[in-house]
Amino acid sequence: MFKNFFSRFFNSTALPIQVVFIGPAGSGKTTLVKAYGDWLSKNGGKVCFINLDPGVEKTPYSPSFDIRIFFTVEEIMRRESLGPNGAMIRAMDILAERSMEFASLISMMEGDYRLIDTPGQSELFVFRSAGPEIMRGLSTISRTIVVFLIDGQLVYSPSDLIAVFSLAAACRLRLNVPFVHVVTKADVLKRSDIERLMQEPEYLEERILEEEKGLLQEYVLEHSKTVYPFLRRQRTVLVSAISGSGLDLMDSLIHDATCECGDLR
Ligand SMILES: Nc1nc2c(ncn2[C@@H]2O[C@H](COP(=O)(O)OP(=O)(O)OP(=O)(O)O)[C@@H](O)[C@H]2O)c(=O)[nH]1
Ligand SMILES: [Mg+2]
Repeated sequence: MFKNFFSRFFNSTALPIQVVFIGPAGSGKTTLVKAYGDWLSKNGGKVCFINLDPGVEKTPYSPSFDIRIFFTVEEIMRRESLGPNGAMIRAMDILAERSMEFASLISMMEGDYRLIDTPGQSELFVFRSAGPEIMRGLSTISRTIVVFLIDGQLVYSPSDLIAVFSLAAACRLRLNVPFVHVVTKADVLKRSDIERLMQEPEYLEERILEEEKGLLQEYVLEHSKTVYPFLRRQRTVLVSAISGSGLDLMDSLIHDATCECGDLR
């Protein structure tokens, strides 16, 4: 592990790793981008921050590339007399149309890591063409991986976990690049057994059976079988951008998934 860690930073010919953070609104993307960037810098890595969220007001990091230089949601609202959702849809369509141009500008940003922050409304980014187009553009430049954020604070029950994993699985299918998931806000997790739920299918099934019986329970049980292969493919990483716990585990997960030797592709 240490050999891999150091060789990443001291192999000057290696292409940067582009890490794209995607997750539901408020799941902690921006805060994690900043925390991971700081962690990498502290460990000797050269990091550049990329902001692809045209709706964000302030970022806690200084972006080397900022989509807001080209357009912002606010400006589109004014110019095209749209509401915030309409303007965000328009913004995502512009991002898709100009994805090759933006990817090529991003490719000029120097660093071992390009950390890419994405819009709050991840469903617009992922399920319209902006996400897939940008991902295609980025993948032609360098190794690109998606880190999907699961807001640990919002997982109250096994069905919540299945629901959030259905979303992760849909993103994975849409974006078609190496993909890992992390549970965020580990410092304020609602369930202490989240790791076990994610790693032990029998335990997950038992807990689902304890939930309210009915059609929904049957559906969740059935669905857990479809979602489980996604869960099982990687170890569960719990991360806190506030305390910094788990950043090292997330880093090795990212490295394993982008490395030729990895089995998470
Ligand atoms: N306790 C705790 N709070 C966190 C953590 N990471 C983020 N938050 C909080 O969660 C909220 C949302 O964080 P952001 O980083 O803005 O989340 P985001 O996914 O970028 O949000 P959008 O871009 O608006 O979708 C903020 O209040 C953060 O302070 C964490 O690790 N622990
Ligand atoms: Mg954000």
